[in-house]
Amino acid sequence: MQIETINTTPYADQKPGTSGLRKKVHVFQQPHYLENFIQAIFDSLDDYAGKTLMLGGDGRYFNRPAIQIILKIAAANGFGEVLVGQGGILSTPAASCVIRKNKAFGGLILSASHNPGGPDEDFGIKYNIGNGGPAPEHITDAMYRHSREIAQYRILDAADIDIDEQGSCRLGEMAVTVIDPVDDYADLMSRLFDFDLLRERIGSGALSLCFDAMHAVTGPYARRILQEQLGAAPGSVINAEPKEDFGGGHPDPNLVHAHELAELMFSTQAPVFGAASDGDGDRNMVLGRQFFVTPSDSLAVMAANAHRIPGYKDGLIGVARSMPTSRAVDRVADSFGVDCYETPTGWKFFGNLLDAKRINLCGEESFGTGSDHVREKDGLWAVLFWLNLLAVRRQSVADIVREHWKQFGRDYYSRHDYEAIDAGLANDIFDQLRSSLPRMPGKTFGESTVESADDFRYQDPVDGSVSERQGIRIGFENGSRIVFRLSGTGTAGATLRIYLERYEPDAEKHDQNTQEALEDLIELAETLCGVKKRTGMTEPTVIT
Ligand code: VG1
Ligand code: CO
Repeated sequence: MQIETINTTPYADQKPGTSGLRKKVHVFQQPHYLENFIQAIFDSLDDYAGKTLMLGGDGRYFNRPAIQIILKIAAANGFGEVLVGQGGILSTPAASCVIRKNKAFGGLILSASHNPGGPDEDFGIKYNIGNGGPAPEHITDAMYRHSREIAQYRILDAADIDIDEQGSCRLGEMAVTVIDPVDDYADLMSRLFDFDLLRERIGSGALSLCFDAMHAVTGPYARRILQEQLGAAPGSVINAEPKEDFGGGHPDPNLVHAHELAELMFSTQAPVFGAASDGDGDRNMVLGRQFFVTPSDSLAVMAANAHRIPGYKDGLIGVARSMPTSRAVDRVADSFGVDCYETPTGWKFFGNLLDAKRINLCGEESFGTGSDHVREKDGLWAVLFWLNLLAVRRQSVADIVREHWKQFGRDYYSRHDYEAIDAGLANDIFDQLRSSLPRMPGKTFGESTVESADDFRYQDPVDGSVSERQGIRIGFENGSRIVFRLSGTGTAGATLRIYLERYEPDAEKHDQNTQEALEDLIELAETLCGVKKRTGMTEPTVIT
């Protein structure tokens, strides 16, 4: 086996977005494309010789060939060992758990998350650092810089290795250890939640459930934990077999894409609890009988009840939410007298706050919640958190959320996405929004007067780093808010996200339909950005 140095030329488009580099599969299949990016990642890191790298993905199309190539590049670059999930499988939260537990130097997660998979769909690569979390911006910036200058990569000339059998083998000087993808993660979950109580409530049928794995990576995890360990009825986990194309579906856990689950939960046959997670297992959607919990509310309810869950019995240290996430959790933090941080979109911004123990719970409006147990958002963890809460409080999901609203008020909240719009047009919309910001405060639109308007800028309170232009936020005197952002995970054109939020303290008014409750704001958002007028689209592509 010989290390080869291959001459190559840079690709100009290897800039990581909100969560790693995501492109169509055929882009990754271009000659040297994957190899360049992996070498650029390694070139951005220091002192990894002889150390351990974690490698796994969500099992989508191109996962397996990519793993073989990455192993050979890792061997040629001097890593001491690579831990690979069996079959190339590791959910994003399990990958974070494996990195932390094994004190690995870092890890590569192969996933495009909630984006569809298959030969004509998306693939992605993300690098996580030794704390188990996504690489911070100074590292992703360095990767991009190296990818623009790359002239050579190193790769071991060797045969593919078997990643379907657990155990160790050697690839040149490097060890490759194939591990069970579920063990470490399942063990961690059993230490955070009351598995005895859950076994009793789930096993007796009092806590019936349906979990939709959407033919993505969480299937094996959910089967092991929910069915085998906690006694949920066989078949409680649906679409449990991971598939390279997610069964042709869009592995995004919302009411639109998880329609099988949604239909069940809004039918008369509904179990007590329903949930789904995404392609790589870090997102979650939580449902009760005939009841949908918005991710922003889910975070707030979890924060308000954390002390009831064994892993969090000492209570909240602090919380954080991404900027566009509703401010429901802020009120909970306030009532407990702990800090609430507002970060840019993307999990990488929570890592420092978690490491510095400033927070122990955090979340995003995009169906993501997590805690200090790993450094990624975690779908199945959120599901177990809710199940544990239902078991402790012996109330329905709907009753728990309604009581929460009664105490804290309700934030009517929705996100409207306009997908695959022309990138130039999207930039025009933002230029115009930005230039109108200074004149906004004090302006009145219908019943709403603008209180504040800015382009969100974040200064990390731990390391002082600054991230500019993280989304335009317009706050109104009556507590409403509109946020405009461009997606950093799409692979076709631009996606405009409009986040709408209205606070309603009066419990008598907590039963409105969300889109109706937000009607004025929806109209106002269009007045401000003109996306419908400019694109000719009459409706958003997806409403969540
Ligand atoms: C989206 C979400 C963001 C999330 C990111 C990665 O990013 O809005 O909250 O962190 O996806 O999630 P964007 O830039 O498209 O808005 V995942 O589950 O796709 O890794
Ligand atoms: Co994901």
